[in-house]
Amino acid sequence: MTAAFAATPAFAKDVIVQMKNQGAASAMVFEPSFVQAMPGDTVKFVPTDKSHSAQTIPSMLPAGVAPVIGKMNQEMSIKVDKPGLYGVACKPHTSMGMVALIQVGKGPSANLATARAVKLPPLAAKRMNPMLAKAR
Ligand SMILES: [Cu+2]
Repeated sequence: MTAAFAATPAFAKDVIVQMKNQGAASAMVFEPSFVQAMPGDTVKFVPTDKSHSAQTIPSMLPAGVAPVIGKMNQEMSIKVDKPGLYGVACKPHTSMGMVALIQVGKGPSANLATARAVKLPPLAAKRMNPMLAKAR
């Protein structure tokens, strides 16, 4: 880890992701589902609609980052200090494809290959794969 990544940038920002029953493209979605953030930013998953939760996906986190598990119908907030890819899923709707991906930093992400190798339920993989393809 370099000093550049350890320092919180002065321009750290909050990124809001909504948890929705109906999104622009499909049902049961995080919007936006692909988030690009910088180290020091905070990504907030807000319960725009009910019956959703947000939690990190095991093995889709940069090394050393602790899992975050949000509660049902409550905001889940994750401060992304470490560069890399962070996978997020809605616990009740993972099998319906309700997943999100946060890329922290400009890449290349150290855990890109690991994240691409994670096995998700079919509908979750269907939405996650295009995001992983865009991620660097
Ligand atoms: Cu959900």
